[in-house]
Formats: sequence, structure tokens, C-alpha cells
Amino acid sequence: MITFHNPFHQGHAPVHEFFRGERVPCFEKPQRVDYVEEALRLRGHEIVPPDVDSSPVLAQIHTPRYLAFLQNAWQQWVALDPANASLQPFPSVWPVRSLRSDVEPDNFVAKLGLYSMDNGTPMAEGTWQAIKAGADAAASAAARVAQGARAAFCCTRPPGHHAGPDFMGGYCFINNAAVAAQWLRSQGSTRVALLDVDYHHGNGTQSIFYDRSDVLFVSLHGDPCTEYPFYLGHADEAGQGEGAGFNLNLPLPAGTSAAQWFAALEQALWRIAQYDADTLVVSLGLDAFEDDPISKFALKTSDFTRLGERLANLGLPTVFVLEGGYAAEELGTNAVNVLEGFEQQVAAA
Ligand code: OKP
Ligand code: ZN
Repeated sequence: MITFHNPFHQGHAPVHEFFRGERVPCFEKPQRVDYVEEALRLRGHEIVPPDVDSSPVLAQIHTPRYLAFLQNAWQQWVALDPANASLQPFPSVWPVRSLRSDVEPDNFVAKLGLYSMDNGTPMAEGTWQAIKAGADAAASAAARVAQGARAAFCCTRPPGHHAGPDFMGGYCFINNAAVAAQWLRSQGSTRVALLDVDYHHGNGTQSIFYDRSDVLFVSLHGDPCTEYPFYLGHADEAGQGEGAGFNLNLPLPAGTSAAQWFAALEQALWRIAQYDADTLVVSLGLDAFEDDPISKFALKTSDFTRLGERLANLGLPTVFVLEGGYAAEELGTNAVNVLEGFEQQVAAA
């Protein structure tokens, strides 16, 4: 499958994150995508750099002040103290209920809190360049599908589905899948289905499209009562206004078996077919894998082939966008299994 990669992802390489109060090495590390690219190459898939500029669509997904903040954040951090160049910024204060988020403070750490949902989304010097190139890769994959390709893959990191209109979180800064969906809308798709199979609920994507009927958001994920992102992803979130009925959450308990997971997938696919989608975007997280270090579903490597086959049966032009998946060494095989399951089913049909 034609793959758009991110030539700058390695510049986003923060060193540590917080886990149970301790600093631990980042789970979301450059080797993730290196393993996926290696598997793609070994199995003969074409890998190309982004060939479109996502800027116009980025501005439709994220707010101007949030994009400006992302673009200048590292510079502001180092301006506080040149020694910050070798340290990672983390937020420590957040505008929760009753505090104001309409006024952007001057203080850098206060801005960081304003634009963050957690302290689990570390930045590095190359973050802006990496996330902009990732958005370009997502837009490029969408452009290729809009031009008639049956499918394309955006192989990027950091992931995007936790990033909302004006906040980062869960390792995510720019919502790449939302960029792909919006790009498709700008190129003639009228009903885009966005299916999120990452272990974690795609709260950012849901929020971006919550009041819209032109992008149906459907997600299979760990129940937010116990799993990140905790504060969104429940079954009763169905959309609002124009978007009422165009959001479907299928939360599953931690420990859900592959059989139960595929049963929920059938519900998701049924809703997408009923919607009469003309294009599909898949937020392809691979952390439903049984050996994922931070997730609790039980898909095996062969199950990812089956996932690809089932997605192909929808018969839709499809953009795959890489999200999570932290069993780095197995990530390549699992990702390529989805893409090849899809392609083999298309060829057989
Ligand atoms: C991003 B994606 C572990 C904390 C976990 C949140 C998980 C983000 C997952 N130290 N932080 O959906 O795969
Ligand atoms: Zn995830």
C-alpha cells in the first residue's frame, strides 16, 4: 500500500514521561515508526514523503492561537532560560471548571496548561517540525485517495487522536486523522466515516466532529471508567446539534477478548454501512495487541490481518493513519498485517 511517511518524526524525541509519579522513558518513541517502515520495506510497500501542505485544513481543525502556540512553544521555553534547551517542559496548572480559558496568559507554563489535557505529552526541540510533517503526511494520504487510490497509509508519529481543537494530550498535538477527514471533505467526499480502533478513546477526534454530521465518528476502546482518557468515550455520547446521532462509542472493559472485540467491530461496521459513508478514515492504533505494555485488550498478530480484511469488506476508499501501539518490535508486523489483510481482500473481491 502506498505509504506516506514523516521525514521529520525523529526530531520529536522527548526523553521521559511520568508514570505513577516517577519519570520513565517515553513509550511513544522514534523506534516505533522505524519498525513499521522496516516491515513495510521488507514486504515491498512503497514509501514516499508527503507531497501536499496541510496548512489550509489544519486551520479548519485547530484554533489559530493553539497552532501559534505549538509553532512557538520550544522557542518560548528556551527563552525562559537557555538551560531549558536540555530539559522538557511539563504543565503544572490547568484551567479546570470555573477558571478562564478564554484569556491566554503570558506565563509559558500557564500557556502549556491551557493547551494541555494532561502532563503526559512531552515536547522536544523538533516537535513542531515533526507534527507539521505528520499532518502533511495525513493530508497526502487523503489526497491520494481523493485522486482515486483505493487506499493509502499515513505512517507517522507522534499520534493525533487525543488532540482536540485547542489542546494536546496523550502524546498527541495535531489530530492527523481529523486532518485526513477534513482533506477528504474539501475534495468532494460528502460523508466521511472515521473509525478509531486504537485502545484509547479518540477524545480529540470526537470533540472536533461532535456537532457535525458530515464526519461520522465511531470508536472501539477501553472503557473510560478505568482507561485513559477517562473523561470522554462513554456509550451515551451520541453527538450534538447537527451531529446528533453521528458519534458512536463502543467502550469495552479492560481484558476484553479478541472474539468480543471483533463482535464490537461488527457493530461499528454496521453503523458505517448504515451511514452510507463514501470514504473511510481509520485511526489505526495497534495497542489492542495482547502484548502492548500500556493497554489491556488481547488481539494477536493474526487478528490484525483479519481486521484489515473486515475493513476492506466495507468497499470504501480508505485512508489509514497510524495512532498508538507501544510493543515497538511487533508494531511493524501488526501494522503491515492490517494493510495486507485489506489489500488481499480487495484483490479477492
Ligand atoms: C496514546 B494513544 C503511561 C500513561 C499513559 C496516556 C496514554 C496515551 C495513549 N505512562 N498516557 O491513544 O495510543
Ligand atoms: Zn492508544
